[in-house]
Amino acid sequence: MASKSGRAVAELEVEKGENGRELMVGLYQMLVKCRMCDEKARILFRQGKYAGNFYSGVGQEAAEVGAAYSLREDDWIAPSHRDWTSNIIKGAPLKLCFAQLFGKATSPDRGKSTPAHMGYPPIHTITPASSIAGQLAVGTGVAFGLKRLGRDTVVVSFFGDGATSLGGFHEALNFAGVHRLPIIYVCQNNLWAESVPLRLQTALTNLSDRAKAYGFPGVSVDGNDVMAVYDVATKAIARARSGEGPTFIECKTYRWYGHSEIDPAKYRTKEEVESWKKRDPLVLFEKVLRDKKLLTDELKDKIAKTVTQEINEAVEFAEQSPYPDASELKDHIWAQE
Ligand SMILES: Cc1ncc(C[n+]2csc(CCOP(=O)(O)OP(=O)(O)O)c2C)c(N)n1
Repeated sequence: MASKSGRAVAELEVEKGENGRELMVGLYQMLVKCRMCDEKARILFRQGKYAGNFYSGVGQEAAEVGAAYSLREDDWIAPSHRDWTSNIIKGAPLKLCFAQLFGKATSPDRGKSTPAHMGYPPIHTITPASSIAGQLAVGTGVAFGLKRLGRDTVVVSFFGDGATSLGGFHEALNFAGVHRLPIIYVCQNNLWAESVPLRLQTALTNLSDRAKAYGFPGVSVDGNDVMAVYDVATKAIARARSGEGPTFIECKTYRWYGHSEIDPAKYRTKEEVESWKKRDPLVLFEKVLRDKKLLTDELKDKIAKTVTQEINEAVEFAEQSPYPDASELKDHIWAQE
């Protein structure tokens, strides 16, 4: 069962019961929270409230939430540029997440990284490497360290289909396979690496087939079905925790918007986008919950209201926070000791 610390939404009164009722409502709450925060981040960027760029993960929430929801507090996430919301899943206060977007002195890195490149050591998330596939080496290194320390903690490494075409991906997975590291590689295959379609990146149909080459299991799953991803991920996490080594999970999903907020995504057809929007992971899961009588209009409204209030407070905090002083420019870049 997921850790609840720092998760304001998950603290809502949810009726406990058999058959994972609490878990399912918790997953739904987290999907809603990630969706609403991501949409708000997009709006704030378009309003010119912060500089840089934002890489929306709207449409991919089920892959991210399903893969990371059951992590323990002492487990790690090595996110990519599109996974700003993975900090939210891991329990980061929203105030810090929005302060990060705004580049304020109250953000985890005191305004030093780009808006969506957030890592926050107290909750064990790692700042994404800007070089695609670079984050796989970092996450793999952390998994190596955890194994050497004899910990039973694991790392979830997030990346896109484009990352699997780069050398760094292959080096990281090979190393992890050799050393049986406690890491779960979660590829969010959204069919596009910026403007490059999957068919020009690989001749494979299932990216999970790549795992065979490194000596560990690979599995492809419907990345818009949060329970399907959760099921596969919890098994992979248990496997890693018990010393059996890595798993590669390919989540087949889709990003609704451009590669970033400055990309109109004219390389995709309207039909393609619309067909994936019809498989909105939130709508799909809402139907499951309603069929099981776990979600009512009242609970849905309550969740939305709670998240809205939390977001409003976080944005106000970020807006009112000061920018870092120029004298801090060189601080916290290198370890002092
Ligand atoms: C080595 C490298 N090449 C190119 C870029 C520019 N770039 C940033 S994100 C991106 C696309 C990555 O695609 P994918 O790995 O599928 O992730 P997605 O954006 O779809 O989530 C590119 C080409 C980069 N940051 N690093």
